Amino acid sequence: MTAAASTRRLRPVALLMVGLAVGSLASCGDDAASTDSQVSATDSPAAGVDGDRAGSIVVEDATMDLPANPEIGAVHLIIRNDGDQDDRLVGASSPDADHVSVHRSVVDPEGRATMEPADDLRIAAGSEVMFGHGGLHVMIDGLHRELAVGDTITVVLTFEHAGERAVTAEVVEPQS
Ligand SMILES: [Cu+2]
Repeated sequence: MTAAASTRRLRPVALLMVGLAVGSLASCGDDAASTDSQVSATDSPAAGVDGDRAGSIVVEDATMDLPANPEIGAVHLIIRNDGDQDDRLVGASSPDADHVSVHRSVVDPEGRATMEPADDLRIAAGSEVMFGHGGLHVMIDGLHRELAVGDTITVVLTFEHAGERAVTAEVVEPQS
């Protein structure tokens, strides 16, 4: 992408990307009831639920709304830190897609719904962080295959201290 000629072709692509982003945002929904938030830990001890106590991060309830655009999806899940040390979500990937990133849905100063990167997201000790509609989500770009309800994709989340957690996200009927 060095030639000046390619610059001319970039604009339609960029516009297309904006269109895709808006489309997927709509599929994210804006269910105000479940904005992202840090919920204080419940008392339920999780020992035994996940045999891997090497790290104290547990990822559960991963789902992906059936994408409106077959190449882009948003995964919702819950990250729980059962340990006594803060951790950070520092990366995300998927064997089922080209590119994965952590996003937060926001409303810009002009009142438009958009999203921004949520890099190095802090997962406080003893807390739960919900990735829900209208809030945090794991953005999946370039899905390798068209998905149907009931299909699954794998998402790998990388934490600063706990290392990698692979989770299976089931494709579900979008909430509307
Ligand atoms: Cu997003």
